[in-house]
Amino acid sequence: LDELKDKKITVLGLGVTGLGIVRFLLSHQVTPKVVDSRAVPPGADWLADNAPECEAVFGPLAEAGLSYADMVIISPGIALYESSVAHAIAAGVEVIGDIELFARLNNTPVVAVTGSNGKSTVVSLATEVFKAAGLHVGLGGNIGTSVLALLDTTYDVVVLELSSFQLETTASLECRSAMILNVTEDHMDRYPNFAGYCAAKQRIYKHVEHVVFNADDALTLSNDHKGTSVSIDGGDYSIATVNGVAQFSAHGKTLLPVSTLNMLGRHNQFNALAVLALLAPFNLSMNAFASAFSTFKGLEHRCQLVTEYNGVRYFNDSKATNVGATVAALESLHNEQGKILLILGGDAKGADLQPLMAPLQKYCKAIFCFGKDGAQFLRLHEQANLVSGLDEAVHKASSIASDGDSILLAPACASIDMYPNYMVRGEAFCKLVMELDV
Ligand code: UMA
Ligand code: ADP
Repeated sequence: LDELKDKKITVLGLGVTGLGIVRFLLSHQVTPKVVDSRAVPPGADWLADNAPECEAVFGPLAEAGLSYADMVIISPGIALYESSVAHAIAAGVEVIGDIELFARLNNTPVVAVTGSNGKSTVVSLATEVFKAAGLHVGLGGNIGTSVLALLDTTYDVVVLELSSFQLETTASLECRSAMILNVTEDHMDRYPNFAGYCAAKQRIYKHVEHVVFNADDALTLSNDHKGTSVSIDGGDYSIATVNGVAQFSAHGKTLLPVSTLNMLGRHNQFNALAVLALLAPFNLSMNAFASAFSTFKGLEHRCQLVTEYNGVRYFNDSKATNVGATVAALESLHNEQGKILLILGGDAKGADLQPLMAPLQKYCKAIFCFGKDGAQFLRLHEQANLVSGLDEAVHKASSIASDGDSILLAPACASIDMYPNYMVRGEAFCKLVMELDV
C-alpha cells in the first residue's frame, strides 16, 4: 500500500467497483483521480459529497489523460482494448482491476469460482457451508460486492465470484481452490471471438493449489489437464445410486444423499457437487454440508417456482441471460406430464442461438419472444409468437397452457433493452403472474 502512495493512480469507472476502489484508497490515505466515460456515473453524487479532493473527469475517455497515470485501476465494464485504455497500456501505464489489487494485499485463503452459469449459486452455497461449519467467511466479486471491502475484516476464508471481465485484469490471485464451472457462449459483444472469452476464464487457474473442473466440459480443463473432476454421471465427484438411493459421492465413497439438497434441478445437483469438490481442502464435517444443502433454497430469479394455477406451474428464471442457462432450465424443469411454454428475448449480446433449437423442439409447446432481439428466436420453433413484452407473453401463454404444463421465463438474453436489470425483469414477471385472473 505504501507503494501506491507515491503513484499517480486513476480509478477508471465509478460504478460498484469504482466506488469500492475509491473508498478503499481514501481509507488508506491514497487520493486517486476518478474517470468515467458516462456524463453522470452512478457514484458521482457520493464522490462530490464525500471526496471532493478527488479530481473527477466524467465524459469522453479520450480527454481523461489516462496515459499520464502511473497506474489505472479499471472497472470490469470497460474493455482493455477501448482505445484510450489501449493507448495508456502502450504508453507503459500499469492497468489492473480491483481483484488484482485485492490479490496483492490479501493473506486469507481464497476459494474462487468462474464459469458462464452457476457462479452465484455455487459461491452462495459454499459460503453457507463455511458458515454452517462455524468459519468466518467473506463473499465478494461479481456477485455484487466490491472485493476490496473484504480486506477490512479478518476472515478465515474468502469466497470470490469472478467474471471473465474481472479475470482479464487479474494476474497474481492465489487460490486455495478454484473452478471453471462451464464455458458456453456469453458476452460475444465484448470479445472478438469465443476463444478470447475462454482465455479470460482460464486465467483463474494461474496460481491454484486445488484445481476443480467439469468433466463434461473440456473448456474448463486447466492447461496441464490436472485437477479434481466433477460430473453427475462420473467424475471424482459424482452421483452414485447405492441401494436405490442417489448419493453425492467422492472417489467412490458416498458423502450425502442427493435428497438433502433443497434446490431444484439437475444443474443444481452439479452445483452442489462443485461445492463439495471445491471445499475438500478445508476438511469440513459432512454435517456442515448437510445443514447448508437442506436450508439453502437457491437465489431469487433462478428457476424459482412463482405459483401454480390449475395444474400449470410458473417459473421465474430471469437470471438466464445466455443460451446455456436457458438450456439448463429446460432440461431441469421439463416433466412427463406436460410441456413448457417458454418466454424469451431481450438483448442476445451477439450470441449464436442455434444450440437452443434442439431443446426448444424437444421440451416446448410454444415460445413467446419479446424485446430487441426477440425476432431472432422465431425460427427456432414452429409455434413461435412475437409479443410486445412480458405482459402479452404471460397472458398468451397462460391462455393456451393446460394441466401439467409449465410457463417459464428464461430469456437467454440480458434485460438491458427494456429493464434496468434481470431482477426488475423477474419481479415484473412475478407480479404479472400473481395478478393473472385464471
Ligand atoms: N461503463 C461505462 N463507462 C465507464 C464505466 C462503465 O459506460 O467509464 C458502463 C459499462 O460498460 C457497463 C456499466 O457501465 O455497462 C457498468 O460497468 P462497471 O464496470 O461500472 O460495473 P460495476 O457497477 O462496477 O459492476 C461490476 C460488474 N459489472 C460488470 O462487469 C458489467 C458487476 O457484475 C459486479 O457485481 C460488480 O462489478 C462488483 O464486482 C454485474 C454483471 O452484469 C452483475 N456482470 C457480468 C455477468 O455477470 O454476466 C459479467
Ligand atoms: P451466474 O452467477 O454464473 O450468472 P447463477 O447462479 O446466477 O450463475 O445462475 C445463472 C443462470 O444459470 C440461472 O438461470 C440458473 O438457473 C442457471 N444455472 C445455474 N447453475 C447452472 C449450471 N451449473 N449450469 C447451467 N446453468 C446453470
